[in-house]
Amino acid sequence: MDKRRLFSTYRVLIAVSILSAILRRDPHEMEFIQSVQEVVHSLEPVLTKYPQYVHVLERLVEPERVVIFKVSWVDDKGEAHVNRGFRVQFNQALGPYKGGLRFHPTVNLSVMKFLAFEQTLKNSLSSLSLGGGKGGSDFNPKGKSENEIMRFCYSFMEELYRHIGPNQVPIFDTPSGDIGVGPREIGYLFGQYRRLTSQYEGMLGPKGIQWGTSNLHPEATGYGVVYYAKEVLTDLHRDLKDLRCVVSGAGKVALYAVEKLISFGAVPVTISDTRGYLLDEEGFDRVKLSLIREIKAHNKNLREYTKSYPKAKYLDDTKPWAVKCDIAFPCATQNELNHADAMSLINVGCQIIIEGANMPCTAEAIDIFRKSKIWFGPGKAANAGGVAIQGLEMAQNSSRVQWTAEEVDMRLQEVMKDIYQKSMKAAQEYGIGNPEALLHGANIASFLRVAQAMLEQGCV
Ligand code: NDP
Ligand code: 2IT
Repeated sequence: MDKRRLFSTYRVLIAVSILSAILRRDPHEMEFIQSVQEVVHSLEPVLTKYPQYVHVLERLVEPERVVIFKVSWVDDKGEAHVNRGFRVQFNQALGPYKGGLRFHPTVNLSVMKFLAFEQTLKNSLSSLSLGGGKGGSDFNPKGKSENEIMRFCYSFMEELYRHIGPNQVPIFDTPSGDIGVGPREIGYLFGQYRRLTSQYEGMLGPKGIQWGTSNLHPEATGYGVVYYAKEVLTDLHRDLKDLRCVVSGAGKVALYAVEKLISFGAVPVTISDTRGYLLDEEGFDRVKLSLIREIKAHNKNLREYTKSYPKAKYLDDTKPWAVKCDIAFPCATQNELNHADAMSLINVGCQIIIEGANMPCTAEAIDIFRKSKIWFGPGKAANAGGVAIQGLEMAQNSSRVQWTAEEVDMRLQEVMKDIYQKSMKAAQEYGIGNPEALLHGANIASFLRVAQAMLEQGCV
């Protein structure tokens, strides 16, 4: 057998052995297995060159601690309910566990572990001294009253507070937002945490601006996604101006991405939610975006938009991936873009995919993009702006200063550029060319930083 074939056989064996260990241990955790599989695949050349990292990777894919707890609460009619709460403290090699909270009926241990694993690598890639974690609950905030949400948050925090904060092991654990969790929920969670602990600084999240959050925090992920896309385009000697963009989701990430696309002169033509998608062939502008925000704030159907803009179309129970575009930004949830959707995007001429959500593209979809030579920016790089700004927020809070929105925005742009360049550099070092460079480069660069820290800390 020649040397190259021997190497490739060795790579496959390593990947198979790590994945089969996870499959044996947690065979039902499909999302977690999917996220590990993607990373292991990217790391094959690294593990061939540096076999000492094989055992580090085996240890990295096991979370350091998982807390699962009961959350009971009473609704407005006096009826009792019970939900399940989670906090996955995945890896603390680079710093305190850091990662958002998600409230959504689909939350389970597999989803929490995949998000915490992704977060560990994302935080590493964003050069912060932060480890990775994630938490949440299968509680559905939709259709609940303010008081019900407050009671749920209080009950959730009544257990979570034992596992976070400055005087606990682990030292810090700082939850912020994700699907179903925004400033309102973080406010209630923080209020209860503060009452239970008498601590003010143990937990730092996207709180109301007036009580200590960074300027630009709410916008950071969505804006960062677009700054990252801009880096890709600059390398391709292109500009965002006039490019047709298909965006999915109508939440925090999607709408701030749309806002930034508008400011760069791009033409975002869709947004979507759990009910369907909205298409405005003329593109959204600031006025139209305000209307969308208004509709979503009142939990109304996006179809309402067509009353003000009759040329726009609303399609029930359909995803936006067959709409003609230059760039697609999946910004809703995991596995929202599958093999068939990827084929549709290629058929309509899409040339670049930038993930705003965490793992929105299935492995089969990514494979189609690879074969079709479509540029693919993975979520752990493209959506790292939120956590990066949180890192800056922690620095601001501890020194009791607050940067202006302009200062934070400038730093966000620098962070996104740095993430892009680091990914490209890592890919080049391992001879990986475009358009796969962004995916493998992000996985390699993020892994190497955590792996090095883990090696230096012994058998952790
Ligand atoms: P939000 O809850 O603010 O918005 C989520 C949006 O996606 C909503 O419009 C929701 O529809 C839609 N959605 C959710 N599930 C589905 C589904 N199964 N099918 C179709 N649409 C769906 O969440 P965020 O914007 O905060 O998060 C979106 C994604 O970005 C997640 O993957 C999250 O992990 C990731 N992310 C978030 C960050 C943040 O700072 N918030 C940072 C980095 C990544 P509806 O309105 O009908 O509920
Ligand atoms: O996936 C993510 O990076 C987030 N939901 C944001 C996490 C954070 O800690 O701000």
